[in-house]
Amino acid sequence: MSLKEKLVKKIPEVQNEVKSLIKEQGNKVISEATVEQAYGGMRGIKCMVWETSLLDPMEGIRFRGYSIPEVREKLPKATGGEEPLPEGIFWLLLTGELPSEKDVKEVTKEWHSRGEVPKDVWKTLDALPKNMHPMTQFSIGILSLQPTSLFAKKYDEGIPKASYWDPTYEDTMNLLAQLPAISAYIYRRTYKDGKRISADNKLDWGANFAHMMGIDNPEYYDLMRLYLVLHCDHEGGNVSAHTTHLVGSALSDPFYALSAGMNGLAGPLHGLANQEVLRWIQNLMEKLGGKLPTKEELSKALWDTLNSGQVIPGYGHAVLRKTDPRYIAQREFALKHMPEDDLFKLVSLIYETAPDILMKHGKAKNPWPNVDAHSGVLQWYYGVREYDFYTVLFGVSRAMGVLAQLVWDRALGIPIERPKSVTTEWIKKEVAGK
Ligand code: CMX
Repeated sequence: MSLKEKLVKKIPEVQNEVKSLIKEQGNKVISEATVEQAYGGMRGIKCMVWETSLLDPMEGIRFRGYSIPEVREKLPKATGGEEPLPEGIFWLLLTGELPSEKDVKEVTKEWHSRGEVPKDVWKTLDALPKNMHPMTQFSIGILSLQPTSLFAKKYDEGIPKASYWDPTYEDTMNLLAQLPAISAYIYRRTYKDGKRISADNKLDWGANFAHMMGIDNPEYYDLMRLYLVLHCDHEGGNVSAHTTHLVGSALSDPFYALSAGMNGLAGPLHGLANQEVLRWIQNLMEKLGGKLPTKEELSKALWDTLNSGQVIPGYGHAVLRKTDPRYIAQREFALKHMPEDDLFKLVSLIYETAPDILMKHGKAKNPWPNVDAHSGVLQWYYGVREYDFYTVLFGVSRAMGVLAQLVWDRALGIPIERPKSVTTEWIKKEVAGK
């Protein structure tokens, strides 16, 4: 059964389940909001449905019920590769079921067949200054694909609401097929010779992405697969996911919605933190004349950062209260492939040092590293040293999760999002019981 056939079967089942849940239990309270939450970024308020993954503060993320060690073990792998194929996690996110080897091969084939980027997109990218941040170029690249939206076309033609999910799925598949080529070109025009490298149809999605960036190293292929799997989804409340969902809820097509979500990912408190980690490390080493810091020098640098009112990038999280399992998975990869690398040793030293300092500092609720604390050093090792590009890699991966959920948003007929806001005046009256 193809991915789409699987959805055709699955969607009515879930629609019925949700319909009766709302009918029978619709008035049950699942969350309340306090004054502190209203001013504090709405932490912890449960008021949104996100089917593709769920985050536990202590255990970390589960994709459709599977933890990171489980997906690394259970998802199909490329021949000769040791890490799971991103095609497999996409299948799992979208259907809730583990794919077979044959299933993932079909997804690879389908993405290859949809992979040709329209000429206008190249022209748009070529018109951008080369020193524009890669995330800005990425967001514009996604938007410049918007005229190809089947959802927008079908909506204009008057398609019924029950069918919205179908062109959303088609746009999703086209986007995922074309994002690696667009991103790889942004990399090449910004940092390399500006020539596009053609896709290699024999390679899987992740390996082909690496190939189009100009890196043909089987170990890097595997890192790319792992990277694309790890960053794909982190339930619905994070900025990139929530933004995509919110913009999509106005029935803006997937291109508008994803581009908006990527603009959120480009914030230093969210996805941009991966480049900030490398910047922080490089600045420190520059101050030390290019050498690695001792533990004392590192502690001083961490305190200096905190005392100057800045955050330690890659540490802390709005939900997690333990070391991020995405950090651990990347650490395991590094221990296997690059245990003697100096920068990896430094990242490990930060791991030994920063949590204690953050605890003493006493502000961050979570002193442990998140996904962004480790990703840059792996990229650096394999030659991707242009750290402003790192968030684009994150974005290509995150597209899988947020677009899979967008298909489900349309399948479940989730309405336009419109929570209630209030003024400080209103809150003061409310708490005074007036
Ligand atoms: N370094 C220094 N201070 C930190 C900190 C860190 N790494 N993490 C949190 N804090 C501070 C906050 O800035 C806040 O200070 P104020 O009270 O002065 O405003 C205080 O501790 C409480 O914050 P919190 O409730 O623990 O954290 P939030 O839920 O508000 O924010 C996050 C979460 C990730 C934005 C924050 O931990 C942070 O800024 N971390 C560094 C940036 C980072 O790594 N972001 C990537 C997260 C993963 C991702 O989305 O990609």
